[in-house]
Amino acid sequence: MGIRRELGAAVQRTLDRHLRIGVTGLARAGKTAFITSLVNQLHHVGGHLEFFRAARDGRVLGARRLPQTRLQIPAFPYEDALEALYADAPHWPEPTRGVSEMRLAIRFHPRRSPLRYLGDVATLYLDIVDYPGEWLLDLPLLSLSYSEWSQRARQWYDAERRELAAGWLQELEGFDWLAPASDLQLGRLADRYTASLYAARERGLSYIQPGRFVMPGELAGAPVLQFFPALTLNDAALARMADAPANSAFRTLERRFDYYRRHVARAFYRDHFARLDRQIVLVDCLTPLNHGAAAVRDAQLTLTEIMRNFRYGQRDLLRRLFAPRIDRLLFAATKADHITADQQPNLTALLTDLMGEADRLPRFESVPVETLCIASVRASEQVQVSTGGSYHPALRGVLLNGQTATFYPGDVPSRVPDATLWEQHRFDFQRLRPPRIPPRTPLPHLRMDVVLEHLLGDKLR
Ligand SMILES: Nc1nc2c(ncn2[C@@H]2O[C@H](COP(=O)(O)OP(=O)(O)O)[C@@H](O)[C@H]2O)c(=O)[nH]1
Ligand SMILES: [Mg+2]
Repeated sequence: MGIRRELGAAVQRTLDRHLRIGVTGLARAGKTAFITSLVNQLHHVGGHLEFFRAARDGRVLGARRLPQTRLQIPAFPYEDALEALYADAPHWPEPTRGVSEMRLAIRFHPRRSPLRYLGDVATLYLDIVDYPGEWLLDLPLLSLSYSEWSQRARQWYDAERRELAAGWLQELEGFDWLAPASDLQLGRLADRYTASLYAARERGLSYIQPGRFVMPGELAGAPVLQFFPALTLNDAALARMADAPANSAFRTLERRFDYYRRHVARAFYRDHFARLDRQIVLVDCLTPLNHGAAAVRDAQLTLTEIMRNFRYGQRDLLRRLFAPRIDRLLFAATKADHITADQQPNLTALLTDLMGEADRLPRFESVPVETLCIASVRASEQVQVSTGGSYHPALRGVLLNGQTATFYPGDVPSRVPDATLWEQHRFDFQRLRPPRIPPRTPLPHLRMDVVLEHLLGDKLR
């Protein structure tokens, strides 16, 4: 009997699995809504998840929350989010900043169990990590010196960005890089620089470096976040800074930059990124369209930069530093319930075009990449309206002002629009309030079952 029980425990251990999934995306991309829906679907697991095979086959027995293992990381506020969404006056959960995580135990029947008589039940321990996509934009910093970073910044500071940064640039005029640094002056300049990054984000721009400056988490106000690129120095002037005295402003900024690189950017990669098994990147493609050409161009740049985080070969910097182990990558265009169903294929195509790698995706260093469009929480209904005898697709939902409306949100371009389209057309995709959801029913969604299959399916066989 004792032997049999020990054997049983050993088999149980081999049946059990672990998976750590990263959920990322820029601020407002939909991370909180996504994680809430994902966990909620797992709690209501059943036949309604048509493409999630283990659930459809009735092999998933249930999911329950476990205490997380990394105690220093804030817990994902799942209950708060549910409360907001299931309220009598439903509202979107409060935005969260920084990293949080959540641990689930999913019990399931494996399809082929080595010892059926043991009860045939295995557990998938699932860790879900929510972290800001902004932090992934710091990847380039890992391999750059302060001078190189400053040189690069000149490339992305176009006319629009310079205008947004006017206050900071003005203050930089006549700044003496060689004079001894005054903490007060550096602090003021850094504040102006940070303000210009927030202004850029307000304008719908997403390529923001260092990413932590607009998503500081627990580092808000710390001196490590008080530097900025030496944008007003040209190459010759930067070269002369090699002889700058140790107490000069330039050297002080350089030291802060190096500290940030080592202790903030690198620590993030080591402590969070390198530990993930799978990753989903959420992208709101509709908001940049609303903002116009510059925002879309910026989204393109940002996505390209974010994707570099996953393209690690044997000799790559990332591989050398941390050996990341991500084996599956999913890019999802969120809020697909803001458009009519006939436009959803365009939204997915637009995401792929923004990633700029359509033809290169399958060759991504052995990491399979999938793109799709989803609604974590579907806030609209697809309806038909008749005009002059013919029917057109439309949406019905509650606008943010509380009005229920039936409307046509407009077409989604399947590619990044060119200059002519921007001249003739303005996009105006409306945000919606979450729907009223009866208690004890799962959150309505679009394609969360496809996501579940892609992220978990093979671990539940
Ligand atoms: N209609 C709709 N809106 C969504 C959905 N997901 C997110 N949103 C909207 O996007 C906002 C930001 O979402 P949130 O999950 O807080 O983004 P986060 O900053 O990435 O965590 C929400 O307040 C909603 O207005 C969705 O599936 N459908
Ligand atoms: Mg959030």
